Amino acid sequence: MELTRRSLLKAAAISSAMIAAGCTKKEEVAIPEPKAPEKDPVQVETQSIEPDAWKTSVCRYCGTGCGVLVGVKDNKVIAVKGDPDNRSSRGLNCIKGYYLGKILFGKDRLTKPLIREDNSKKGTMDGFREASWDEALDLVASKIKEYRAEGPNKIAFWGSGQQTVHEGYTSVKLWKAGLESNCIDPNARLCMASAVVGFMTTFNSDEPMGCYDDLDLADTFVTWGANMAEMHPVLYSRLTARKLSGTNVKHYDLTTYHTRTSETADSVMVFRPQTDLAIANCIANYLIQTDSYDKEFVADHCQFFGGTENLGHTWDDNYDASEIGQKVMGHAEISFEEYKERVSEYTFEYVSELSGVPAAALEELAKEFADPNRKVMSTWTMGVNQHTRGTWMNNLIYSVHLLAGKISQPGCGPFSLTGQPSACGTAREVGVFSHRLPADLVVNNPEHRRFSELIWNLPEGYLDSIETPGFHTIKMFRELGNGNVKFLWSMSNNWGQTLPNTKRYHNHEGIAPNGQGIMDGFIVVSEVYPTRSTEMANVVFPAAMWVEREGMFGNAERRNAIFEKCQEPPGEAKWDIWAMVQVAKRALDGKKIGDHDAFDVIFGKYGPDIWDYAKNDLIDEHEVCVRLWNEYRMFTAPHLHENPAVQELGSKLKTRAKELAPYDEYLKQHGIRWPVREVNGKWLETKWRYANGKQEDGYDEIGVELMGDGKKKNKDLDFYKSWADHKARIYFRPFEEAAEVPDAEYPLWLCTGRVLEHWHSGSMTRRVPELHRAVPEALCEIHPDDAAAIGIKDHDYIFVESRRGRTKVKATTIGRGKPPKGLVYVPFFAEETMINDATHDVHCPLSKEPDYKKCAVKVYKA
Ligand SMILES: Nc1nc2c(c(=O)[nH]1)N[C@H]1C(S)=C(S)[C@@H](COP(=O)(O)OP(=O)(O)OC[C@H]3O[C@@H](n4cnc5c(=O)[nH]c(N)nc54)[C@H](O)[C@@H]3O)O[C@H]1N2
Ligand SMILES: Nc1nc2c(c(=O)[nH]1)N[C@H]1C(S)=C(S)[C@@H](COP(=O)(O)OP(=O)(O)OC[C@H]3O[C@@H](n4cnc5c(=O)[nH]c(N)nc54)[C@H](O)[C@@H]3O)O[C@H]1N2
Ligand code: SF4
Ligand SMILES: [Mo]
Repeated sequence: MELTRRSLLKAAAISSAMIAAGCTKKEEVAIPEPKAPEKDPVQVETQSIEPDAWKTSVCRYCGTGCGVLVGVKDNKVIAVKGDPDNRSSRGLNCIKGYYLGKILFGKDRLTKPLIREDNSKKGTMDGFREASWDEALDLVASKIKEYRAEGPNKIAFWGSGQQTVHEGYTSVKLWKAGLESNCIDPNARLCMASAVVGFMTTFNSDEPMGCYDDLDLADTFVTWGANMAEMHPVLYSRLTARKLSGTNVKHYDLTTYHTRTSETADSVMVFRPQTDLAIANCIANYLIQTDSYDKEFVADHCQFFGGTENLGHTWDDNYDASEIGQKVMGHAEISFEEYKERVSEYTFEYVSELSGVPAAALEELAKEFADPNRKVMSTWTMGVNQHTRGTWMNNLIYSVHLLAGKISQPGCGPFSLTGQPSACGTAREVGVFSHRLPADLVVNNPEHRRFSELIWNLPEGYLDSIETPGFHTIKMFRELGNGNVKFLWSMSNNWGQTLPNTKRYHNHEGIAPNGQGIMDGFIVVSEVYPTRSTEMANVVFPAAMWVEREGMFGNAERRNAIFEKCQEPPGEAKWDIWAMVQVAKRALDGKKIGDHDAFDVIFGKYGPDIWDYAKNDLIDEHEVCVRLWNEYRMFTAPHLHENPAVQELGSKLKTRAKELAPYDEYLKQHGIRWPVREVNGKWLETKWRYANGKQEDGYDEIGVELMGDGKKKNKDLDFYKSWADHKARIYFRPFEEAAEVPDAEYPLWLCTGRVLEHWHSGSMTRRVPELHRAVPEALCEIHPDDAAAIGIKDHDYIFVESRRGRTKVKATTIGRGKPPKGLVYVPFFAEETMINDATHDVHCPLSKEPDYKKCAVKVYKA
């Protein structure tokens, strides 16, 4: 039987009903058939048909940002291969990249706008009818107007690190300037928020100082909670290549279970979840106790800070942690003596007891930081960020590197890995956050608002209406669930599956404790395939995906790169920018900004001029990209603006620290790393920020001179974006227990994450037959002793149940990951295995990023 999506859902509903009724019938979780087309449209590696052209592109999955060349014949994508001219990946792709072309051709692409007729069928793809774009756009715009009239936080936009730079910029401009609402946040809140707040609190400037070149030069690698072998595979192959080519290159893997990454590490330190906080502190303590920290570096470039209050966690209805966050932000400068005193508690013996890592292994790692002759590169991803103390963990990794003076030098430095293809370029750089404006600017700073008003041609004081940050992601969805947010538009994400504690919104087992607002609210989902989120929608906009439009992503090493348009989208699917501008035209109708129509200021003739008034439609797509770029670029290159007020304020705000090049350069160069500067007619990129040296060699010399407020130290380095004295902050942050710890009732830790072959909710990769066949279903990895304790064999079904919800999943003791006793691991890619029904939405009070990596569960045979 070919399972359609509908029959699949029905099967799931029946089995749920039986579970609810206490039935014990064993029913397998239905694994969907891949919905790939019968005839394979995309060749992989071997080309029997020669394409008409190879277009320049980048992969749309992970933050590595690999270059991809796309073979096009008769305006159709027929082949993909690695791009040797992309300096981030040098011709390599991973398995997802090699099969990338196939995501365009799934059988069930959304090709027509859908309008829900039957609200009682929300939660399924039933109850929709097809509609014309005009009808769907009119409806959405009228709902925005209706609910915006009730207040700015009634209408929400949930964006993504998978939106292009231009799409993110358009959403920010529409929401913040057009609709005067800060109720806009991205899925990057679930991913990079702790990294952002970590950067801002330590350096007052977001994003890494180093780059991928460090992977070729380091002597020691430390992975602090990153399974790079599966999640950043091309970067991992560069790390392993360095291990093979260098002498005495070491890799230390800190992790809560043995992963693919652990397999090639020299030292694998499996620690008890959350004790990473203590581990970082014991390294700092060692550097101080042995007097092996870099005294000159610390004296010149650092100051000590403490924000030490043990403030408890942010549970349940106390989910808006802003008050707690404020308190924690009220940290203070402390003396070196105080710092020394506070870390002194973290001896190897104490931390070994806490974490389960042998003291000798901890000491060996600490010695790497203490050795002045070793270049150490740290990398981390979600193990560190998805953490109730995610900001603290980021601070602590920087503390260790700052104490050791190992930062911002070739082969040496802390490198926060980014997950999504444009979490940096889009979410962070253009500011798709409730508190942000483009280029590190924030809404609650009057000078930042003035500067944005100048660039956006808004009257002085106009943006004062968005002075207060809007709802962050967790709050946004909780308020939607509670019925307080009444309109939601989501784009390039699949919140119905990927949010934590999804039981608040779904009724997979017939329970929807807070889901009423989801039923009653008006939800618009821009998507390319039916998903757990489109099921919740009132209107579905069919979107053009990947190379069906032109776009730009910004990757983890600050490289912005363009992908060219290669084919038309199917049916009536449209570019997300087209849909946003069309909605803007309707929703802003009748609104004035100063003397002008609001639409003309935001997108039209008094703004970026991307509207063709004669056609009553967008101008040419490439030209839209160029003009939006030119406007956005002024945030980072104010000296190019004709208005002296922009130049003056921009230089005061140091926005040039992110300077970007003219748009077409990015295609010509197959990507460029910011800050970008024109030197002798060439646009040069920066490899090591804050590092003095020639721009031609990739150092930030010009940046340091420009930003130094005349304070250039003429030393190796200057944290020029940081506070008045140009010093970075070494924080003391204490160990604090996880928010939920296993106990007698829920005796195991649950960790969730990913697998190499699938992308997040699997909506794209499960439609690629090769990837689906490789990993057709989610498996729960469990230690053999824990499996024996509940009397199961491999591939038996078990329930993984937390205080919030449960999911049924096959167990394995011989998976890729090998959890220690007491911990189970479940990936979240499979929509029939909703592990997020079990996770919790407890989050870091500073970054508001939830902890998907640890909660307490019990498991039992299904
Ligand atoms: N194949 C594939 N690649 C991807 C993605 C994908 O969906 N599929 N998604 C991309 C995105 S958006 C992201 S964010 C990244 C995620 O990349 P990763 O973070 O590398 O992957 P995850 O599977 O989310 O997390 C697994 C890691 O979390 C660590 N961990 C668990 N608990 C703790 C803890 O308490 N402390 C610490 N320090 N570590 C802990 C584990 O040790 C393990 O290394 O992957 C990106 N790359
Ligand atoms: N349990 C658990 N849950 C997690 C995590 C975890 O570690 N554990 N990690 C969290 C993290 S780090 C992240 S980043 C999130 C990711 O979570 P999401 O971003 O919510 O999940 P995706 O599956 O990446 O959703 C992207 C969607 O965009 C659609 N799409 C593709 N191209 C386009 C386009 O051009 N336009 C539009 N409109 N749509 C498009 C795809 O079909 C896909 O469904 O998941 C979070 N959830
Ligand atoms: S998924 Fe990541 S590593 Fe793989 S090809 Fe794409 S960008 Fe490169
Ligand atoms: Mo992510």
